[in-house]
Amino acid sequence: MGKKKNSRCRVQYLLCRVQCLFKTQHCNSLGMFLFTFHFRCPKQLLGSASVSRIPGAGAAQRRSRPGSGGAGPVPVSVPVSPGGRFDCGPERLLARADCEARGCCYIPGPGPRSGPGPPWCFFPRGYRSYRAENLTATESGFSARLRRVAAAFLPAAVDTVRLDLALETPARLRFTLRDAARQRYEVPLATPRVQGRAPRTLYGLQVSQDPFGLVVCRQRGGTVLLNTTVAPLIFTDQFLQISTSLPSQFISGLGEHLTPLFLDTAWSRVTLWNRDMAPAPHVNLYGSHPFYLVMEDDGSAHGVFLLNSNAMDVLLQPSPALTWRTTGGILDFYIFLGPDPKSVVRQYLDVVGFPFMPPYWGLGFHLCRWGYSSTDITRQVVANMTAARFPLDVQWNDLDYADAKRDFTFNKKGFRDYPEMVRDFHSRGLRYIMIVDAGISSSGPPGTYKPYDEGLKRGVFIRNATGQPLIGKVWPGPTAFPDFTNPRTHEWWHDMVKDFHEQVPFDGMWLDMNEPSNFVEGSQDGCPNNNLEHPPYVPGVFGGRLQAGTICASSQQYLSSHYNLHSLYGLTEAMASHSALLRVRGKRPFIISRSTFAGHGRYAGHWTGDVGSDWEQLYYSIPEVLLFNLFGVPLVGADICGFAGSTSEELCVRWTQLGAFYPFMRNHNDHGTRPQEPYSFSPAAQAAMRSALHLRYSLLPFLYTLFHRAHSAGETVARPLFLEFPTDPNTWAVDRQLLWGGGLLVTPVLEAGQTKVRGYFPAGTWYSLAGVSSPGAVCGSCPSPAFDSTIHSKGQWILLPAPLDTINVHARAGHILPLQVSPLTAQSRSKAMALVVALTPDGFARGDLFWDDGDSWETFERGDYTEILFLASNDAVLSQLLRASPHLDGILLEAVTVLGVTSPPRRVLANGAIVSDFSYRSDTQVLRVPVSLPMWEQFVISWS
Ligand code: MIG
Repeated sequence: MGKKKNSRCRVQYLLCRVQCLFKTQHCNSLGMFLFTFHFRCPKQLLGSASVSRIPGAGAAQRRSRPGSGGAGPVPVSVPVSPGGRFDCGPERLLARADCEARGCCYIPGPGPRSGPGPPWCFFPRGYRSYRAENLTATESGFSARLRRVAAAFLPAAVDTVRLDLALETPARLRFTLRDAARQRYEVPLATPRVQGRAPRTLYGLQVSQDPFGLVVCRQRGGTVLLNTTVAPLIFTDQFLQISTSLPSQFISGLGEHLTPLFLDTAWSRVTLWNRDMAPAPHVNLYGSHPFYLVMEDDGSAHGVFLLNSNAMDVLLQPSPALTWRTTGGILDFYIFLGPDPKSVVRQYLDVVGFPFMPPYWGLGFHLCRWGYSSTDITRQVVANMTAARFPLDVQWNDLDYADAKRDFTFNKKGFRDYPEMVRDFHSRGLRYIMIVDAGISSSGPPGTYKPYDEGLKRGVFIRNATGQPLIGKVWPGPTAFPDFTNPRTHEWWHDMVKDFHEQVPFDGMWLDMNEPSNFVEGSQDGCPNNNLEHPPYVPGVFGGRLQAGTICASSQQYLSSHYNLHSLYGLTEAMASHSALLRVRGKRPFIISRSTFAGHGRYAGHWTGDVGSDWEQLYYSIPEVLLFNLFGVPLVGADICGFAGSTSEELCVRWTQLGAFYPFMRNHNDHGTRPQEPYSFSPAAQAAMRSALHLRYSLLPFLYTLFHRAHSAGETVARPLFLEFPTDPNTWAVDRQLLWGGGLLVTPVLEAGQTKVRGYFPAGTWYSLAGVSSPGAVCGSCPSPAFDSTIHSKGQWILLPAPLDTINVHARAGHILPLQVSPLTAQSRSKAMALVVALTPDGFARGDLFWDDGDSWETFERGDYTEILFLASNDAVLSQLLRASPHLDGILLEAVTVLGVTSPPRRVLANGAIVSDFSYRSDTQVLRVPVSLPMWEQFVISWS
């Protein structure tokens, strides 16, 4: 490559100096041999190349540039802007000589030599790494062999890579890159099997033959969504890299991190490797979700999922472009074409699974803290909540209950009457959850701790290099780690859960420390010195080493090495716990887990870990909750009032107001910090918290219905604005507000000392819910609004009054929200209901209600539920029973509040009978109709 390369770099150097502003590329600037498959990208993107047929490939065609014949290098001097440089020295900093020896360009500056900024040593465009051969049509798409044509600069380069591409659905494409000669580790996630190829696709494809690259375009409009020709493919045993251009800088996803909703493309690195780590910016946290969503300029969206569980870095750079660098497995990509962002999420969930349906009680308020050191104290907490008239559905205990902090035990001092306490809670309609840690205490004498003895006997623990259980250290001291990839472990886990449940009838499980977390690095005996412990490329993991805060990478699990399976620990534990709970309780499992991976939402929810009690973390909780909804884990929330450090009264009030709109609402606190149960604050603060809680509880039927939509149709529950308003780019980066479904917008105060808050209101009419709260039908203790509560927005930022006792919540015109009247706990789901009807200016609204017994397994799947559609025009509201079951029997509709009734009605009828005590206010245009109608029958309410 020698000479040619150097002159190429020089040209680039000059070009770059002259036109550093050069930013984007199009298909037609690829300048390489292109194959077009199946459906072509629009003509204008391809340039004026001639087309010839590929045998057996149907519509597949081969393109070559005029004048170029056969295979071989096609050096094209496309200038590389600094923002478009792809690092040629991923594993170390290269000096000029080493850089050029790799056939790369070396241009010092601009910016630092290492760290965020353009790399000094970078690949020239057209750098040859693999050449595609034998492109062959297959039943589902096509396949090819990629032959390595570059000298490898990382160990164990793979010579022949097999490409398989499948046109799975019109909007979904999958391609895999595997070692053609050797079976490698693949993520054991069941993904949909598809036969044949989708007949008509939203995407077009091109394959660049040499160097190999893949281009995915949108048929309509021709936007290039994926273009891997921007940098070479690298495929070695422990380092796999592939880059792509991005059609815009609006990229979201790639959790779990403490980030805004949209990521920073100005040279940032996102590391995925599950880690016990108090949330801080720029570090890998508890979960891995290698999925991103990009908003394109016209409001279309697409998504990309890399099904790979190894430690990885994802690099973002300004051109804009993205590079995946993973340390093992295969490259297994799914591309989702949307074209709207909601469809992208659903298409992703089609692959990883729709979320589980939580029990109704799980949507109530949960209270926990580390430091409820006895049953007396825990009982007192519940009593205090009742005395202070706070709703509470689920009481929790942290490690305090356990005997020597060991799973499936309880201490016989403070928790002697533990089983009775739980039964007492049940008799008051409460549910109960306790913490379960991943590590199993291994140090007691044989015969003293069944989970370990039995686990040892059944061979369920992760093994070290000598085949013995690997011993680390967690709360109980020395611990072994169950290997949840082993089916035998699931049986053992079930038996332990069952044993304990027979003593203490708990209702759900809280899975902590399951990254897995380890207080010693690797194991008590350290880790062996091998390739898995010290790979040639170590992603930017916190602590600098893979073993930091966890167990040895080379420890052995049933399915593979921990090196490959590490980030699946929480997911596999959640799967085991889900099925154990289902078998033991026979009801819908309720599980909250700290560690997560793609597909987690099918089995469990998530809380965001050890967030600090500060305002910044309060803000970050919104993008975290929104992102987990995009990841298909809608049951998510942060510890209300913050976990680490002492909260303040004001922060705790604001956090409770926002927390009332977390899909999973739990107040949890560290030990040793100031108490933060709602009753531990001033009467005024309590009143504010109470009204936030009542607002949530009154909205539970709506929330529950949203969870049903998530479970049955792959929708989100807490939803970023851009999902509803993708063509309004002002909404894209909004992450200080959130929606519930499509119909309710929440605008919390996230700063200290504020009594006003700015929020973005997309074009349309928005009705303040405070406006419907009095005189008590919906929300008895909600304050009534002291301001004009209806917003007619052209798509604007609006400053709203937000005194400490208020959270701004707006119903979106066009939606009907089903509510519960003055509920105190989720138990009061048998109480009466109400409807809030938010009419559009031209008089329309719709909504729905899903209702079942709230607790049984697979009610939807078995058809054992009621589903009601509500429709409104400018003179009537009616219900339509889409499906009936006895579960709604006896529940009355007590009030209908119609927002946006422009002229005073003279007569109101309910099922034909005159309603005499309706009320109407012309200043607020609110019509209130008190009724008493069976919810389980269809009704019509009309006015004229
Ligand atoms: O090392 O169980 O994130 O919620 O209170 C700390 C004690 C262990 C971490 C969890 C936190 C929990 C705490 N746990």
